[in-house]
Amino acid sequence: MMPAGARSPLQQLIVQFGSSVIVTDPAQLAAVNVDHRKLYEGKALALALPRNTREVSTILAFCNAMCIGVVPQGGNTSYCGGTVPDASGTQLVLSLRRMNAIRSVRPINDSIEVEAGCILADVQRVAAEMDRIFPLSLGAEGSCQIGGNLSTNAGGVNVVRYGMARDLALGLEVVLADGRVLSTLNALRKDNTGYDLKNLFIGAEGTLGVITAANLKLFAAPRSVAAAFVALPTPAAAVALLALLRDRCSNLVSSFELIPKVALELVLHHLPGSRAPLNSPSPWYVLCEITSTMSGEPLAERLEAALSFALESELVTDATLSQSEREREDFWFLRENIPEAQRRDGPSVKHDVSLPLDRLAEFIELAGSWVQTHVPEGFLVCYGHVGDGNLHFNINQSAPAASLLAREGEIRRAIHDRVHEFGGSFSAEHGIGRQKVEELERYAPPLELEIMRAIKRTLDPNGIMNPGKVLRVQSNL
Ligand code: FAD
Ligand code: 2HG
Ligand code: ZN
Repeated sequence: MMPAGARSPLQQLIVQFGSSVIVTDPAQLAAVNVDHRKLYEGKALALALPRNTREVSTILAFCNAMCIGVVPQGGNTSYCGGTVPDASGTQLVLSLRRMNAIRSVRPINDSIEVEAGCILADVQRVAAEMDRIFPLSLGAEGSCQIGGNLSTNAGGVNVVRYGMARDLALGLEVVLADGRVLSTLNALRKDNTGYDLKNLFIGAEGTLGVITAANLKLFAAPRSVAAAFVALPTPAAAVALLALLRDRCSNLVSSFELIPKVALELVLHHLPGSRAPLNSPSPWYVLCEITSTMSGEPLAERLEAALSFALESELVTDATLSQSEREREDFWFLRENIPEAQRRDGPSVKHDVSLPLDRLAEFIELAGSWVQTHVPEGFLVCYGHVGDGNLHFNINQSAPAASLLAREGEIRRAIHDRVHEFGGSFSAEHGIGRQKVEELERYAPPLELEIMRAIKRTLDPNGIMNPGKVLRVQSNL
């Protein structure tokens, strides 16, 4: 019981930082209490909006001393409830949105140092102004933040060429649970000085500390590009086409996305202005892109030659190359809007899985026919970054009255068990968050879990960082 007249921890925070940094306005809290799919809802103690690393450090030191849970939040585009506080009203949501400065751009070093609250699209734009690219690219890039991207180790549509967020980070600045600031903010490509600590925080989903800044890799901007929308009969043909393109276009393949007929139909139906790129429908499509940093490269000819060969070999049934930048954007509009079209169509159960490429087609066939037989209230919308073996094996509700979501746990278990049997991962790029804590316990080898818990205990002994996400651990909250 707090003595009469004593200030509560929240009051102390407000006194120390002011009400513009520690926000209790219900309207602002409502926005951070819920994830963007509105699947998870909590109740925050308050919203912290620190302006710099020092303030993050002081807030965390205070929360650690008081055993207050802290939920870091970036753009709040997480697909697995990673950003939502629990319902207790005792956890502080800490948003990085005010920390959005570009600290420096170093073209000769091909690096950019940014604060964690920078919106991904802004970093891409600044890189473009320097005739470089920051290649991380995903549908949420207009609102997700670099801190969130690194904390989820985001993937997206260019991984096949440039890697995941982890591969794009040179160094990080992280505030630890007790407020100490760990800086590995160098801009070096090579640095073998002991354990690579930054990699602990990448993909940790805010459970080990708060990323406040990062040094990121830039790359030469592509000067030639060719994109194709390809029709093919099966996922197996798509996997074979990837191998063929890699063979014929060397290392130029930068995106390779699988799209089923049903996903294209959903986009055409729900997004006004969208147009089918090919005349006749096909059970499957691939949107692929090859790029080169050399200007005037005959990439369209190269891609066309590879696709003609694929047509002759009956690997693909039809294909069209973009004839202009506008047409290329139209292809990408169709791909990037699949999640939005799915959302507009109704509730869905999502599985963000990865498979070894040599088993991916077999998985789709087997798990797809399981869905057809066992999930009459839904239909499969399986698409994704097949160049990386990553499928969004999603199931949409088939009729307004159906109650697909009531069977979510059971369906998820069946799909993830199959993924596991195939040597795949139940979390390819979206993370664990709150949604897949049990899955991690079920599928991760016990020794891995033991090491993860030991790391968590060492860096966050009170368990204040993003409680209840990723790992279940003992805490002092
Ligand atoms: P949030 O959602 O705010 O947070 C994500 C997690 O990181 C949470 O656990 C949070 O606590 C933690 N966190 C956030 N900031 C920090 C920080 N500074 N320090 C420590 N922890 C922090 N993801 C992909 O990988 N590939 C895709 O192709 C893709 N496409 C998407 C398309 C759409 C339309 C949408 C809505 C989402 C998509 N996502 C995709 C998922 C999501 O956008 C990514 O996971 C993204 O990286 C999350 O960034 P964010 O800033 O929104 O993070
Ligand atoms: C994508 O690749 C995203 O478009 C979203 O990762 C996937 O909605 C999904 O399941
Ligand atoms: Zn994706």
